[in-house]
Amino acid sequence: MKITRVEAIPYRIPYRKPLRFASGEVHAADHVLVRVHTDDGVVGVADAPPRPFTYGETQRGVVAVIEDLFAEQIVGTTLLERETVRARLERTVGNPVAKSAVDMAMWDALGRNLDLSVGDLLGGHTDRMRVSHMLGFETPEAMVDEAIRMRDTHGITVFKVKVGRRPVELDTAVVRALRDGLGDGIELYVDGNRGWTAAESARAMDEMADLGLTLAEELCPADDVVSRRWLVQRLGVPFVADESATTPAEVTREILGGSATAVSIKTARTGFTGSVRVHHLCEGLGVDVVMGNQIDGQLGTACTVAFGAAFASTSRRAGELSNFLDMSDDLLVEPLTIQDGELAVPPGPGLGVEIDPDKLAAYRIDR
Ligand code: MUC
Ligand code: MG
Repeated sequence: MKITRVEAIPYRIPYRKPLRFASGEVHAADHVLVRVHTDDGVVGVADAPPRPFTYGETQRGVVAVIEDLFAEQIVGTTLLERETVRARLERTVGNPVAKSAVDMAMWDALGRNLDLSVGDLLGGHTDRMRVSHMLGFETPEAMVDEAIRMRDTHGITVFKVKVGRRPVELDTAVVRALRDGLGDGIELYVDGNRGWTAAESARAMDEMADLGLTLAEELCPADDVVSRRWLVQRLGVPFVADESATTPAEVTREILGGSATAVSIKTARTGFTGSVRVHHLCEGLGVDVVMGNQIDGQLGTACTVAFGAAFASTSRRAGELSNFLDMSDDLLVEPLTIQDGELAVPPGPGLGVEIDPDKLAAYRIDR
């Protein structure tokens, strides 16, 4: 179980259509595949999706921090020393996505070594999750068409709508068109990625009061401390902290400070070891959680569903598990499939997925 080598492989897979939201846009999956090798021949994998607009990481930066700093701190430890590895990586500030991929690749390797699934090692609550699809900025017609396609093809009935444009009517018109076009059988919630002020958010939420929204996420910046608390207090739905609550300490500050009433857990930024902490903290604080999407490919999505399905509270709400459908291709031998609005945890040891060597060779950009 001793780690002998850590690889960080940059690759690029274009999206069929870009995903646009208030803090940025993504045209290609410029990710890093992390592989952890052990002395008994086991290889664990995980994905690092750099998100400069959220954490400041870049693809080259992720490769560099893993190769230049993390690899030598990890090699020589065993797969059972995940807390030791975490403590060593935490000596470097920031770099959440790079750290998380290392952590999850270790969990994958541990599962393969023990012939147990990561989901069972983490909690074993269930083997699937309902899926929520994230709709990026487009015209109302295009967003309604996409939602109908997702419902008719994959049975998805939960949608997170990106908002945060100005004027707010650009977005409220979309949410209204979705409710009108798809009826009361769908669940709708909104994510502003800090695009609006608190006052704009309040006006938009008032305007959408009859649309039955279930959650509102990061509508305005957490740094607008007083006005955000004012907004959160006057809303009738939970306010989800996403990019403002990326560590247990940030979760504590946001929730106890009254700046959020629910938390998005993203394995891409807290790995499994850190996500367990966030999940337990939220349970202790008594706040709702959502399994969020870091615009993940299939490997990242396999990590999210493995973690989300492992616990009761993380599997209660639909998880954001479908945006890989917008990619032109992916790395897995056996693609993930969403059926009847659900994604099953891939069966098998570790994460239950295999990387296709031909696809990796075709998309890696380091040779
Ligand atoms: C989300 O939930 O915000 C877009 C930016 C980011 O950090 O994650 C995605 C989705
Ligand atoms: Mg979000």
